[in-house]
Amino acid sequence: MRQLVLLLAILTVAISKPEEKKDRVYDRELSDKEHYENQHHNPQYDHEAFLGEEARTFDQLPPEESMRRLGIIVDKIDTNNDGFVTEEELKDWIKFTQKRYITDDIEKHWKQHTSDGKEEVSWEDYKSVIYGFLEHMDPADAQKEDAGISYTNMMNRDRRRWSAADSNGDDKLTKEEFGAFLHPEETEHMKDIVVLETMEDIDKDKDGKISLKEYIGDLYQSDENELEPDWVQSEKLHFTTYRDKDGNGYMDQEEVKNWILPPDFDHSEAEARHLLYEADSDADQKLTKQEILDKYDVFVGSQATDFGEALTRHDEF
Ligand SMILES: [Ca+2]
Ligand SMILES: [Ca+2]
Ligand SMILES: [Ca+2]
Ligand SMILES: [Ca+2]
Repeated sequence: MRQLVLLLAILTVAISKPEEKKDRVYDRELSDKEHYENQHHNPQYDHEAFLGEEARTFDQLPPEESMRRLGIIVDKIDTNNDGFVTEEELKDWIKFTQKRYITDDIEKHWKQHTSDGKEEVSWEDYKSVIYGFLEHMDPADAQKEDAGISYTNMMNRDRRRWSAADSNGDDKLTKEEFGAFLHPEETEHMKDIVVLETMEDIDKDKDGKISLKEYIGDLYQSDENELEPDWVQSEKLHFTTYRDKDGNGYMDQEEVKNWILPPDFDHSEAEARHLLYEADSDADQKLTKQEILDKYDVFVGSQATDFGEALTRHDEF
């Protein structure tokens, strides 16, 4: 039953509401905040880049507690323990912070599938946990498509992705292989299958390429009674100007890859350089713990402007 609920949840996500624009791009920014807004620097962007999910916790802390925790973080960032944080160490930390939710997610699912102490998971085991309910289902129902997706489709797609993630071809996945299965967008050799799955979703007439109509149809379920939202017009322009690079009217695999997995702009590197510049008081291109603590508001948020209130609230922690 739990699997069915899970599958229904996945199906619901796959079917977008008419007014909502679907986002297929995997290249995440470090924060959903703009780094510069009307040329004003937004400190929250740096806090989220530096702390990830934890930025919200720090927002609630009084300054001295923020600083104490920041000091502990600085020791972690300084991986070679030479007392200096370099741009490289900062970049690695930001990357680690940003990937933490993915590693946590893999950890959680891996535990579920290896509760009996297994070191590897076979496809048969995975299938019986996730798709076992299909055995008691009328095959016609299992194949019935809702918005182009059926349970059978989903299982076949998982089967194919499983094989792609299974680097040594023994049909069992190690934890590392399972990570590639669960988050294929993070692994180089899995990127082609992410592109393939996305194309299959969007390519309704199954001619192996994405037309403008299919592209818009994926982002937006048009309703005859509704006026087309403005962003649909700009997406159409985007398709012809940027997505369809060779201008033949369709997106092929390479063009879809460029769209959903754009070639690296290293956000982490840019952010590390920015933070270093902000805090490097003696301009020696590396940061001491003191330099970082002196500029703690650059790295972490806190209730600095509301010191008194923060202190009273401290009792709640
Ligand atoms: Ca394997
Ligand atoms: Ca097509
Ligand atoms: Ca094209
Ligand atoms: Ca320095």
